[in-house]
Amino acid sequence: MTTPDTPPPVTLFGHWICPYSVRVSFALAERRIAHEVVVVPPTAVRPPGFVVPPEFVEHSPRGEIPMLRVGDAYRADSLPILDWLEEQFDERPLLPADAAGRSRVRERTAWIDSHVFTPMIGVYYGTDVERIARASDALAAALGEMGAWVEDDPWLAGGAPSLAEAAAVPVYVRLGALARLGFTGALDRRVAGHLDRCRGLEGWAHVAWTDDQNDELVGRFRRYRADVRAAAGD
Ligand SMILES: N[C@@H](CCC(=O)N[C@@H](CS)C(=O)NCC(=O)O)C(=O)O
Repeated sequence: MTTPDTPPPVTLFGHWICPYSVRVSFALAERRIAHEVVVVPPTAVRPPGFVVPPEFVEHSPRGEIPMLRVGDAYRADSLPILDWLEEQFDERPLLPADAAGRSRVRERTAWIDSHVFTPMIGVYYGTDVERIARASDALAAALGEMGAWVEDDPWLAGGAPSLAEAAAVPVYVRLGALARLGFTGALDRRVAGHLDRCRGLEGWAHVAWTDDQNDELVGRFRRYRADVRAAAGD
């Protein structure tokens, strides 16, 4: 465990457009862990001629962002990275101290990963109206389930912000873009309340999107859809 007076250098290899990177950025900021960011755009948004840092190529097992370096150790994959940060740093933890609380946070974090992220990605990668509508319905249903979690508790897994917030916040930052790309679900009232509470968190300011960022995501996926349709001769 790291002591506060000897913090190891922390470097995040990531990009704002990647929701998995945003989880890690959020957790680092929320926990006030000083860090540097090395911008590694996902392949789809990589400018021509961009040189991927050799350190990233060497240590990222699947060539995916996010990747984190703490001291001279590396981890990839957002949820294992979040867990690793909990092991490495004491300050402002995002996992509760008790075993039952920890397992609830882990369960809900994993649930968000599969049940919220999958339809979210389905909305923007959807290329026909039926598929987009199905993903939109699944996303609305998943957000409704999250609404049930915050019915009595202020946060997704109890009385304090946790890794579940880190897992979910990337969805919140792109809700405007998702609506423009075919997410038609009305935001559950309880989820809207939770989103408001998240906006007040320290980590939020580090990951919140500007209108330009929302426009960029929307523009990219509109072009992607047009290209897929053109290739199919539609
Ligand atoms: N399961 C991984 C998924 C990470 C992922 O899919 N990252 C994307 C960008 S959002 C990526 O790096 N894709 C490879 C590429 O773009 O070359 C996680 O949770 O971190």
